[in-house]
Amino acid sequence: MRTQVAIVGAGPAGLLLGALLHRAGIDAVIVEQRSAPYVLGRIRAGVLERTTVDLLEEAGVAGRLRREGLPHDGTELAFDDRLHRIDFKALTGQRVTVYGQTEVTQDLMEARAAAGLTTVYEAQQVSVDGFDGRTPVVRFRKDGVEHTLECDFIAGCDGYHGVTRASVPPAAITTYEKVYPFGWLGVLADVPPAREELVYAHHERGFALCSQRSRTRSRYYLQCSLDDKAERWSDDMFWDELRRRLPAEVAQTVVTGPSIEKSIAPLRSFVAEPMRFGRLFLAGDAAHIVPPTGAKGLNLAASDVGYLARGLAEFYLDKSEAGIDAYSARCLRRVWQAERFSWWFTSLMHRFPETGAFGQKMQQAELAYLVGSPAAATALAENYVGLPMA
Ligand code: RFL
Ligand code: PHB
Repeated sequence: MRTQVAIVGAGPAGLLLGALLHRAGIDAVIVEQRSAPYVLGRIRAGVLERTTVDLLEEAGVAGRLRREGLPHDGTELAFDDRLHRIDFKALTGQRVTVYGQTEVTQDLMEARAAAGLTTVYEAQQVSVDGFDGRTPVVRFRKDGVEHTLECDFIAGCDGYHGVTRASVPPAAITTYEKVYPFGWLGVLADVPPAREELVYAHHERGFALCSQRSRTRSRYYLQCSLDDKAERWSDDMFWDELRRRLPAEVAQTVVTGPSIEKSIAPLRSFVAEPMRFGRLFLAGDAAHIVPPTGAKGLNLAASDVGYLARGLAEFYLDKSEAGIDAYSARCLRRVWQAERFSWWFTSLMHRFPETGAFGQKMQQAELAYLVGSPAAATALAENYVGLPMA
């Protein structure tokens, strides 16, 4: 088997890259270790920046997003039993779109199938080789048969636990990491959202987030301890704890119902530098992780593959290596900005067991500053709606 670009991983990064390359007339094959239903069953992100929506438009997969995505002109911060609105539109002229990662993935999968493009699902023992020379290959087993996919380039879109970053010689890569001393317990339920917009709540019992997927489906999160187990939380326990962490006016409007998904995610900041190794490019969670507090992970995955698709189009169509040579530095500039914002917003909103009374006073002072100063609110808003793609 031969292709121009072998993409490892069919999450949003791999699928969007495949769609953008197809638009540019570049051939790509995607190799994914899981089944398509498994990939669609992972409940993750929910907030899209304008740059992500623009890339989905460019890829020709934004039809349903345009119809069903919910534009949000602001968000609410809750603390001291009160709500404070951050008006993105007034402060930055921009908005975000609420549309689930599951929907993005499904739209990309369907467009790929309709165009007759190859995705190998349930590939086993995936490995990458030869990317330090001119003849990279991706090897895998499928239905008991060994396959070798020859290509010009490999795109490592296989997430944090993938095989591509792990195949880079350790001396060639530098990693930066911060692990937070808590996780997020998430619940998905077919109930209308408590508020029109998302609510980020700082509370002495821990952080809470009211998010949503549609007018009839809500997503809620609670800060929890790292050794907690989702099975320990009955639905009633979850709703009770959520209400305790929200201002009374929000708690009253929370509509409860049976959960359709409940899981715990750890929080981590992580960056691998560089993001290119010869003919291997890392993109999305394979190269970096942000804690979910700023809703940046999926958006960074999208901007990475936006830069990569542009660079590869220049390589094949204009015979220029300038774009692929600039890939890593271009991505990392944006990645570190998103890392800073996500770390800051996480540090501000959560209860940190070890910071003590002084740390809590600092959080309270900063929250008061944020809602009292248009300059501080604008800094939050412009990062939340997303910094421009250079
Ligand atoms: P993914 O989605 O992890 O996809 C990687 C794919 O690669 C496959 N794979 C392999 N395939 C072949 N061979 C191997 N050896 C392989 N190893 C792995 C995997 O099966 C998978 O299909 O990475 P990608 O595409 O880079 O996308 C990144 C996003 O999924 C991630 O950043 C976001 O979900 C993060 N995130 C959020 N991002 C946002 O922008 N906004 C949000 O509101 C938001 N909320 C969240 C989030 C992540 C969360 N969790 C659970 C981590 C909320 C949560 C709770
Ligand atoms: C979500 O809806 O899953 C979500 C929204 C905003 C965040 C994180 C997660 O900051």
